[in-house]
Amino acid sequence: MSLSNVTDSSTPIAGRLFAADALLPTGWARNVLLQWDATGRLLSVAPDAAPGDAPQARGPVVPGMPNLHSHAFQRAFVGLTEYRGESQDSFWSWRNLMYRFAARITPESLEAIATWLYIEMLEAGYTSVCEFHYVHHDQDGRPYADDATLSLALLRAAHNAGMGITLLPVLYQTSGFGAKPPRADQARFIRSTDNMLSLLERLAPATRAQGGVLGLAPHSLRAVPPDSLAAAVQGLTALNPQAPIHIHIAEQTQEVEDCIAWSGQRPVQWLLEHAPVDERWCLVHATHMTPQEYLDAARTGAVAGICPTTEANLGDGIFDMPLWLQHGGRWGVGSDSHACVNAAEELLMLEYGQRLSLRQRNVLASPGQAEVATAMTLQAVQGGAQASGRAIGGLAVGQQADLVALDAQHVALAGLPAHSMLSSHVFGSHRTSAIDSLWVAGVQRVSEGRHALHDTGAQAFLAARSATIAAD
Ligand code: NGQ
Ligand code: ZN
Repeated sequence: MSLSNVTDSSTPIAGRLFAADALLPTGWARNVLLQWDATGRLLSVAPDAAPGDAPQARGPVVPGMPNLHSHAFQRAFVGLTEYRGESQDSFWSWRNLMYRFAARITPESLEAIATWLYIEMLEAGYTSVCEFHYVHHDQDGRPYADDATLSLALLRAAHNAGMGITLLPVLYQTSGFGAKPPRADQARFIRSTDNMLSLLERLAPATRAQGGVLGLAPHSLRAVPPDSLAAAVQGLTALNPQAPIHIHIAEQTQEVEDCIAWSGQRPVQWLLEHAPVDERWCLVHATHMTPQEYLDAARTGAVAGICPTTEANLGDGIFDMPLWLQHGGRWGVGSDSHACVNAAEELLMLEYGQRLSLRQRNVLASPGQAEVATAMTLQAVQGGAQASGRAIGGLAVGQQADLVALDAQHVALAGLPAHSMLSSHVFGSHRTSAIDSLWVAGVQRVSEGRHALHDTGAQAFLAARSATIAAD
């Protein structure tokens, strides 16, 4: 990523923002003038500039956070499983309840839930989402008349909210290792590999038309047998050699044990040996790896998709960040089940998990960046951009103008140095958000902490959630 003070004079400037403090890939800079073109691409990022008549941010400007893992419909399910049902609840008992909820989703409810979710994400500092989308068919498990119905509902939701999207239709075929047939409550998820490749062809123009990227998500090694995994990756690569590939992997110890029983190998070990894992891949969770797997996975250049609050909520385990970073591993954050929709809180949870397990402080500071919130933000933006397959990697020329301006007058921030403002934003856990404004591809979507569609989006969400719960 190159920084440049030189504006490409052949391209007209469509938008500008002056920030007294801005977080560039190299660290904090003063008096930064950001300029972008009509497509939202940054044309110049100039520190030590004069504001001229450019609009001025109300506080420090940081890059928008890519959310690298989302199952949108689960937003409406939050709060409904926080009680003890079995003598020992687990990821698997949660999943049974989640499937019952998924069974009732309609195209209309999905669009309303996702639209509201994306509004919430934008208000909470996310500027882009990777939608890991696996509910494909109608409530009887039959394809809709337009087979792309639910994918298109998600694209519309992103478009309506103004959220950047990487759409990852999910390949789901089996209920367990060894090609176990799917369960009845998985019928809405199932597609053949050929059928998935047709869906991708169908979705490519619509995704591109709104500046999105289309990838593929083999759900997990539990859900995709080896032949299908190979064929799907090959088919996707023929469509777009750069397309992102995301997979849930080694999230639960049960999954690790089942994989060993099936293949003699652990999930990450098996994947690295049988699939062409490289920079296009995002290994979602990867909570249970041996030191050798940390090393081998990091070396592929794949991104670890860490979802700290969901991993805590579901009792997954703690990703070993120091080991991953020691091997140069790349990472980003996702809100997954949306138990929490707040980019800052994901970073907080990630760092706190490390502190609790290691009994240390400031674990995720980096050699070049002592300030933890700053180091984490820069790394998660880079990793998230890579996993998204989009030019959303920070405040640099050629990247998209995905910007978050904090409110320097917010009571939690006022009077602090700029870098401490970001720390207070991440670690302060305020009752009110310290985000003032947010831009996606140079278009302002949040001002004074609110999205223009906040009220209508919330109402539609509440109606959709009530209808979904009542449909039980
Ligand atoms: C999902 N969620 O696809 O929604 C999964 C649960 C599964 C997380 N892994 C289903 N957090 O993994 O089988
Ligand atoms: Zn997931």
